[in-house]
Amino acid sequence: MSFYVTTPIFYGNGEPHLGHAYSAMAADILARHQRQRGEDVFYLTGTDEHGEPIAQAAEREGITPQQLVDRSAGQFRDMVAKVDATNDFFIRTTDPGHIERVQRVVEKVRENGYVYKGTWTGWYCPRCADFKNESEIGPGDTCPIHEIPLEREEEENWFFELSAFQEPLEKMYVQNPGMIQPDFRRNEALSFIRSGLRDVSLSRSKLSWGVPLTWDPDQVMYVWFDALLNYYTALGYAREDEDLTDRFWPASWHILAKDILKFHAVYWPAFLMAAGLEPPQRMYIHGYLLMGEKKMSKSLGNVLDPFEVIERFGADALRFYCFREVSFGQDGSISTAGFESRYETELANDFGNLASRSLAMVSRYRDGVVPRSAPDPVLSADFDGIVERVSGLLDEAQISQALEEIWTLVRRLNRYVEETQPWVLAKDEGDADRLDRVLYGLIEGLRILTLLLHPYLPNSTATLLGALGEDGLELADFGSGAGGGSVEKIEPLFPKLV
Ligand code: ME8
Repeated sequence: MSFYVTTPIFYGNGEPHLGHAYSAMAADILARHQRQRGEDVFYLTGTDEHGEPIAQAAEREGITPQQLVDRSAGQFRDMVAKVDATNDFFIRTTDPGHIERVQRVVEKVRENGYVYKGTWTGWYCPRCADFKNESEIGPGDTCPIHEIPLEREEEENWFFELSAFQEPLEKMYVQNPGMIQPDFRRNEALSFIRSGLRDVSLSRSKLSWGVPLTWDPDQVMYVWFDALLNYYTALGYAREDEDLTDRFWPASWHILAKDILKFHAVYWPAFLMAAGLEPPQRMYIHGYLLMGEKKMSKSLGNVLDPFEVIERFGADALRFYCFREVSFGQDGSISTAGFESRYETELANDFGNLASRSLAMVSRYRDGVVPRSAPDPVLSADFDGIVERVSGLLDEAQISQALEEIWTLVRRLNRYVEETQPWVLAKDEGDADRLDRVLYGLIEGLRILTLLLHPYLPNSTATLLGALGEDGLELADFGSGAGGGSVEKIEPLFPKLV
């Protein structure tokens, strides 16, 4: 089966921060997990490089917009690589391949009769690049997100007939209740749709930094349509020798945060329908990582630098912490103290120690060879169905819940060590069979958990799988290992902080 996952494409006028990394890590966990299951995976991320804020930022710096976005695309590419995201392509909306395809799709929308010329009058937030409805205006005509004054805009534009899609959208979400996750986000989208959809500007005339309309090159595409189309256009040119569109469209999951729900849940499927294309299968709307009270963002200033965190704790620890501390889908606070505490108690102690001591015991008591024994029924009962449970949760993009399932068994294995006390068994030859069974169970449990944890902790699990003599990443059931293989001792996977 094919599996196509995307992150939002990040604005090319900002610097990457942990919020962006969060979406990239989430999409990566899903992509890696599906690859382990042998699915045909494509993971896309990239940068959103057109629009007014970018043109303005470049002007302030005295450089061209292209120079600005070249720099910022480099920073986002670095960020994505640093968090060990395995994206299959990095799209930039200034790519000629994207521009060309955007123009073709919008021509199609026009041919299909959903584009007309009109005059736009209304409130506009340049930071959101969004025309605000009455219900979206803060006190004193401000943007409720950015807390800046809105601009009164009046200009002649091409319009997209969004209003024609009110019913089709409503029907789609009622008939496919799982399409927007979590459910409460679907309800938000539905109530926005039901409150009435107004047509929206498809182009801007006051701007030149964008994709020109082929039939009216004085106008450039409204940046949101240009940006949203990335999910579709990328498949057409990501590979020189193959158009991937049929293989991967419609996308399996768009991952995004609630700030851009409206664009994804309303504008995007409507635009695709207008072009005669299929809407995405599902979208997962995650919450905000909060530092203190407010959302982290470039414009609000309270930014936790993912590069610094990775330098100190490693990418695995960052990935783990973000999905462990904050339940994916909800808003949640993060802090440096929180990182340190989870790192010590969960990564270093629960998991790192379990791995080191299990390997050390096999080394000490069995010369590094895993006994050929049978699974202890006590452990089998606990591990029964774990692969299906975790896979089922990750099919629903329940990243934190899946991790919790795995962690329950990490703790279970630690208790098993305490209960069975292999060091006591080792003292008595009469307990040799029992010790074989315990060590087999420990290594087998560790192997299963390491495979399941791989999408979350790609580096440390790779080290551990090497020490366990495991060469594939395929998920496995407890008890499927034959024993008899050699294992090696390892250095602590998560060294104590100094
Ligand atoms: O909106 N917590 O780009 P953007 C969690 N270019 N996630 C966060 C976050 C936080 N504090 N801050 C940012 C744009 N994000 C458009 C998108 S898509 C066709 C165009 C993540 O650079 C989250 O995924 O402002 C959010 O939706 C996205 O970054 C916004 O990135």
